[in-house]
Amino acid sequence: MTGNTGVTRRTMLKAGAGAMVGVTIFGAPRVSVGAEDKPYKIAFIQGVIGDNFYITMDCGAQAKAKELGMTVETQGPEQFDQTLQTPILNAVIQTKPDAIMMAPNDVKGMIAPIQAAIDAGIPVLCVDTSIDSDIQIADVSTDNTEGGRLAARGLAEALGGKGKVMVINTKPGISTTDQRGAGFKEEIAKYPDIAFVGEEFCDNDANKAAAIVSAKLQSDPDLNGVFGTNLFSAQGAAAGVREQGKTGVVKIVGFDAGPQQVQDLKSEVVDMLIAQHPGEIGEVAIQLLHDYLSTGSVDPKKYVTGATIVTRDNLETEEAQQALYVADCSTYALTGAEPTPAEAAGDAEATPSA
Ligand code: T6T
Repeated sequence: MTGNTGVTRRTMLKAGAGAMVGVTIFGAPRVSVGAEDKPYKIAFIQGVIGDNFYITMDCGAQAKAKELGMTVETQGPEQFDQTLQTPILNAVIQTKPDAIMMAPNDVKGMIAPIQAAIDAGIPVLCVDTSIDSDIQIADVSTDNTEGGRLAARGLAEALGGKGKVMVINTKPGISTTDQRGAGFKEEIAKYPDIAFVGEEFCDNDANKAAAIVSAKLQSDPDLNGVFGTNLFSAQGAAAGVREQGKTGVVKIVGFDAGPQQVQDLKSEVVDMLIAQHPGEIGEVAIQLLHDYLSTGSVDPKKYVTGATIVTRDNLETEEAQQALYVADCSTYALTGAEPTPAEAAGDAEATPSA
């Protein structure tokens, strides 16, 4: 163990969660696909712009579209906010793309705007986040509930099974982070000597997350574990812990693997990152849209991509390096991920890498 969580390879595998050495969990097989040449025009609406997760997803979508002779035009709101995303969707409808792939900003609020696209004859596929509906042709995402459970197991291990933990989340109504919070709470309740002191919402703003975590640490000096449910929450949690001079004393597990998060891992403020595979989400979404536009259907409707546990121990391995999010597409290489139906992936076992 090299100065990190105390999560051992054996216990993580036993927990079905992964391991300290590069592990892909609930992952899709990387298989290459033959080239096609339908010039379908796809509009991609991100959850928010400037987020390395969606930037990496866009790289996957662009690379796959190029392979299949399709085009992808990408845009998104400046904040994770349905009132900003809806007008973007409305404008996209006017451009009459063959299909839309999008990360809806709210499980309920985005149903009617998406229905409007469908009414205009444009099929919609949800990537990453989803809506409380089945009007979309399919969903492609990480298994976020399992990801939340995995975070709880990682944090519990880092704390040696004892402590006081909190969740710093984005905002209610975002399907992915709601599921991660729920998975975490369900799993952490299994540890009798860990007190869960609550979940707070930062509005997907790292500065607010830092202020919340900082204040919590002041009002409750025994708090020693934080789960940040996404890139901005985790980045903010790390800043809050640093601010309070509690690096290493307070353990942090963060979802995602943006550049600042990797820095925080290296400087020992954060102990474990759960890197999603956004590039794969983009590639799989484009493949499904191609299939849908060529055949008129895709079946089933739910697809999952994998995640990789990144720690200081495995950070330099090829598998961990490949899982880190990018700032632009210059280094992106097609993974060749194929659509993996959610039910098939449910049986997948953790696979340690070399
Ligand atoms: O965690 C990702 C994404 O999965 C989530 O839906 C929103 O936040 C991120 O984009 C990271 O900032």
